[in-house]
Amino acid sequence: MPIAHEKSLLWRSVTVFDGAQTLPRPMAVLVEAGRIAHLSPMEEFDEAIAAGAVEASGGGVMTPGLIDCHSHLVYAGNRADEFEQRLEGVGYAEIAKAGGGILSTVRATRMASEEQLLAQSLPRLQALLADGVSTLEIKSGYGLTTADELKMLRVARKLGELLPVRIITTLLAAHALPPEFADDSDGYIELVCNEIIPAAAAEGLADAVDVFCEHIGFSPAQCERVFQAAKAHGLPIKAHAEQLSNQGASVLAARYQGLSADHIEFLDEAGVRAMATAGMVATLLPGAFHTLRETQLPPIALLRQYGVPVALASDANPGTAPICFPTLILNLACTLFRLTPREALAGMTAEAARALGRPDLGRIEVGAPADLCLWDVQQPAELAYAVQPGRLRQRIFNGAITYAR
Ligand code: DI6
Ligand code: FE
Repeated sequence: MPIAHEKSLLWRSVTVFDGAQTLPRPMAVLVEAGRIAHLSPMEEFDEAIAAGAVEASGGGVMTPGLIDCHSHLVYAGNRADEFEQRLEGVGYAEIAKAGGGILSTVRATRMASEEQLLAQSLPRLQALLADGVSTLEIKSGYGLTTADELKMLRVARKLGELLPVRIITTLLAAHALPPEFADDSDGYIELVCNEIIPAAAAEGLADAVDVFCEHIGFSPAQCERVFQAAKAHGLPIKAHAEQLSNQGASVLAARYQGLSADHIEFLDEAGVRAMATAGMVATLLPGAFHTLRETQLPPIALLRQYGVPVALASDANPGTAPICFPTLILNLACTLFRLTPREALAGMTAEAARALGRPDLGRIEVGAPADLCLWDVQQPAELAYAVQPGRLRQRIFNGAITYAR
């Protein structure tokens, strides 16, 4: 990680989206020692405050660094062949049942060395960074043995040492049933609870624990055992919930103070209510919805009605979302789910930060860590409106400019 810039940095006349809303007047932003030290409308800006500061840039739109709170970025190989099969009419669940899908990526990931996994994941991470990502959650889930799950998490941590980005790791050992346990899913869950979670916790490799609660994944009862083991090791939980059917995973996750329920196309009102009461975040993954050509929309109106915070993420993965383009995700959330551009941007900044249990991130306010993006657009809504790479003028990570054009 780069250390904070030794001098303070000043931006003048920027339009600021602060994580929740667009501020009404052009702003001055001063960054010092890795944090936002000052923020004020230009006409109230006191030059004395910025004495000795380096003029970083002027004009444009400034947002918090984007936060991608749900990804499966670390994996080996790809699934272009299955993409072609699906175009011929074979379903996602059908491919999974035939031993393809997640398990085909498991085979490739197990065969890859740590170095190979790192080399294959790096370009995907670079693509995310080039489009504004500052904080990225990366899940395991393509190893499904203790050694291979830990290998994935180590690669995720290593990515955060190689590039200027905050990586938050999630253990997703309960992602699919490995072939060795084909007739014994409870036996695999036992391994997850008694060996994989304790090992990941002991090595400090996981910041949270996730499950895939689905008829092609694990049952609510099995997921509950995973949640109990996670809690016993002091790890927060979250869930792939209600993606293809309503299994009640969101209600279950709420009982374990889950950080978020993700996907949730099939979530019902009882689930929304439980999430609201537990203070959970709803993480929408429009990239997977798009790739799978889903038709069941997540219950956006209910989420708004109950005040459940909505986050957006890439779900970057080889099967259902081979997409490393966060501003495209903003666009898909608006076009497919009818989120407003304001909701979409909040979903990839302040709300995504909450989904990661890091409410200190994803905001432009005095005292916040200075992870920022300066975009060559006139207004924040353009980031969701147009699908166009290359609009990032500057990327500021931890108070230092890590990319400038
Ligand atoms: N839901 C998803 O969208 C990803 N995992 C999951 O449980 C898909 C993972 C894959 O197909 O490789
Ligand atoms: Fe996922």
